[in-house]
Amino acid sequence: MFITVEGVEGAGKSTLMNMLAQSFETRGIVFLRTREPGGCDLGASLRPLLLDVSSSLDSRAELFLFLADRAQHVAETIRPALLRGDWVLCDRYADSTIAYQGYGRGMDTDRLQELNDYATGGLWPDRTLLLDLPVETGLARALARNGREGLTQSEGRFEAEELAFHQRIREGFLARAARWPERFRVLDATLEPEALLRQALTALGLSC
Ligand code: Z5A
Repeated sequence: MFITVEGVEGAGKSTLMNMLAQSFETRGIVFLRTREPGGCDLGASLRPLLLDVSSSLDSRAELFLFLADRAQHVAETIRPALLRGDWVLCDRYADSTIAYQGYGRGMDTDRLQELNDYATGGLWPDRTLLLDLPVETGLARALARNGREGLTQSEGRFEAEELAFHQRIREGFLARAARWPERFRVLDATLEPEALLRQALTALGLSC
């Protein structure tokens, strides 16, 4: 099963992924945990370029870097794991491109859908967990976390965007969830982590 976790900045994806990973281990599920950008060697090289607040990437260049990472990530990591029969749990994937580069930056979403089809050889997740919450809450969480963990802002190119950008992204994710209700499950990311985990396990057809 190919599972992706999506949402706006600070929605709690990493926190939920940690809890899901623990739960999968307890159940004896063999799985691969990965993320975009940065789930393969190419992506790890691209990640600083994509997130560095001081880089002045053109929007189209940004798009093709995310797609290059995804193409390699699918070919080298995700598809082989699925062929082995392992589950794949991925932090962000193609829906992020359509939400951020499409709804956020204003690129044509139909074209982005086609480009993602091409980059991935048509591989879309079986289940996408969309962590939905007000963007102000997510940004405040991310800011507090960065302060607490002493993280620098050098990876904050998307965080630095205006509030309206993040709002468009939230709306974009919700529009995609409404368009593909069989694949998406929208989870209430304002819930406490334990309650959110229960929602996620139910969405994956696992007992709590
Ligand atoms: N991007 C793109 O534009 N196009 C693409 O195709 C792809 C990505 C694939 C990657 O950034 C950026 O790339 C991303 C989109 C863009 N930019 N943005 N924005 P990243 O990987 O560095 O960061 P991220 O994916 O946005 O995740 P994040 O900011 O690190 O947040 P998170 O993983 O969703 O949240 P978290 O770290 O689990 O939690 C944040 C804080 O909230 C932390 O202190 C937690 O303890 C707390 N938290 C977590 N859950 C809860 C709950 N349930 N209640 C209360 N507090 C909580």
